[in-house]
Amino acid sequence: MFVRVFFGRAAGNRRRANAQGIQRRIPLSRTRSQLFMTQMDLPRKHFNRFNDPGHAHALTFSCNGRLPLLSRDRTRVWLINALEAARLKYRFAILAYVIMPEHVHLLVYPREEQYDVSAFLKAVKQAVARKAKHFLAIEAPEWLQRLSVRTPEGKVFRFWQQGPGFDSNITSMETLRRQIEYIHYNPVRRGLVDVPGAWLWSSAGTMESGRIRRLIVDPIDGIFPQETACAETESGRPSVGQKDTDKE
Ligand code: NI
Repeated sequence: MFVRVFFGRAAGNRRRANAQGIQRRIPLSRTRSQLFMTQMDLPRKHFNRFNDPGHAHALTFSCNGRLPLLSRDRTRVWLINALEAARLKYRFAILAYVIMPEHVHLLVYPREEQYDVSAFLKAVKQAVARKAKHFLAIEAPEWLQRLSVRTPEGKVFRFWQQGPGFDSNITSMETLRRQIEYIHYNPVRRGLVDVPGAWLWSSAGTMESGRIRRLIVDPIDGIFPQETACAETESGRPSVGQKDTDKE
């Protein structure tokens, strides 16, 4: 019974994922020639790296035009709710995060062998964008206009900077710890707070506030049982069409 409940389901997910070709999925923003080059020029391991099993992912994404759309508690709570929902739905552990005024850093670890980082991110971004669109339509229609762009399909509201953002795979505990520290020190480097724990909107936050909804992160213990197998192979991979503009 235990085996069926816990592994039968996972196997089902894997079959579904294979049927949908999730491992091979490539960002739609790539042109045909870029896709061709990717397949021809890169070793297969590199090609599949984005969703490699057992890897943690450091994700960075920004607001449209790098505007400080996340400087209000209201918007931050939307994001936290979206992260909570996506973490359950896609079975991702969230190991660390920081919400900066105009960008977000996340450290996630997929609990399933087959997973899709872009689907997880899309769910998070869409949920926030929907809330923002609804809110702005009532409270600030001029901002709704300002954040909308003309496309062949009509006007489209864009809360987030386009593109999948920035992703790097992490395969060792040492790098993971370094990445968590980097994430937590974002508000300190910006001069927003003196110590990481003073920033309410990150996993370093220790200050209590009754009105703020906090995201509780998952423990990092034991997430790299295979650590020695593929240590220190990770490297930053800027996504196509968008430079990593966040080096703070
Ligand atoms: Ni940053």
